[in-house]
Amino acid sequence: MDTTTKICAGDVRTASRLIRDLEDKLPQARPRLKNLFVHTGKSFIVGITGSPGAGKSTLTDALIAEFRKHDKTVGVLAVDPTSPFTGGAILGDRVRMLRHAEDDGVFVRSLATRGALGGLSQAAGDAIHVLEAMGKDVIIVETVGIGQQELDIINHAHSVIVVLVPGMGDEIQTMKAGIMEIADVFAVNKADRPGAKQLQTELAALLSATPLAENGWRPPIVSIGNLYEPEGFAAKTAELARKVLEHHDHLIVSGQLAQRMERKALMEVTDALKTSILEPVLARLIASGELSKMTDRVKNRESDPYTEAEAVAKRFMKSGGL
Ligand SMILES: Nc1nc2c(ncn2[C@@H]2O[C@H](COP(=O)(O)OP(=O)(O)O)[C@@H](O)[C@H]2O)c(=O)[nH]1
Ligand SMILES: [Mg+2]
Repeated sequence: MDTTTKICAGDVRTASRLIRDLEDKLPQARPRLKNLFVHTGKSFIVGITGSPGAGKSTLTDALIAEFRKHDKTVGVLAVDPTSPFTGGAILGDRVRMLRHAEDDGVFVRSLATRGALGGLSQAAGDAIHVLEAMGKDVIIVETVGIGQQELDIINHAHSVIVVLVPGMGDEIQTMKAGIMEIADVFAVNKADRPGAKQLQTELAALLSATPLAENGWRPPIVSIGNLYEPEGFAAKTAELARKVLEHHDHLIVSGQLAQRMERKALMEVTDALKTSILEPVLARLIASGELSKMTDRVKNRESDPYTEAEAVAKRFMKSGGL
């Protein structure tokens, strides 16, 4: 059996290996991904984002259980660039989600990408495609924080859950950083903590002051109680799962899903252009020592970055291919 057949049949080992090989940029990985592509694009992709320690992994674990109750198969990709080794938080996430380890309908993977060109967003996008080809109905992508990188990753998702917690002092900042625009569902987590009510009130006020999006969706707020009061916690995470599925329906009915898929395709093509064009050019400039000469010239103010880059572009594009 070839890789495509195995992955489409849900083979966990083959899928895991391909995800790792893609992350390590092994030469055989990309052709395999290309072959898979025709089998992707059918999953519902849910992003979950928020500060470190906000409870994203805990909620993801609960969401897995909920989606399973709805008879949906689930893939999870935890992206944590702050953990370059398979240790720390990521290992913790794996252990936490171990209760789903025996379930064939669940596949959990972590990505601690080494960065480099193309970056985290592309690596995440590739891994998501592998999960899609495995036929997972829902794919949850967990990302940390709210930097540009994370916003890029979250663009792979169709629906985005933003997790806020009281008392972390970053709520207002979070909202300013453009999170309001990307959130489809808000989770106010750790509601056992002081300030949870206030956070929810402030958020609700902020949301009602924001003009309703063109598509008519107003992001609901789900306040999630204490994890250590299992009954209440389960009821609230069930509500969170329902809101996410409602948003999915809304995306389909409003035609927004098609729009988001187009935006995603554009992003992926742009990312691929960067790695297919910029990466080989940079590699050659580094190998020939030219990049350091260019850098020196700019540093010494003998030249400027634009002149240097344009000269390189002219040389590489002289065939007039475009
Ligand atoms: N007090 C309290 N702690 C929680 C709650 N939910 C999660 N936690 C704890 O918060 C910590 C971070 O959770 P985790 O899911 O790993 O956060 P992540 O970094 O956002 O993935 C863990 O120790 C959880 O047990 C909650 O409702 N109340
Ligand atoms: Mg986590």
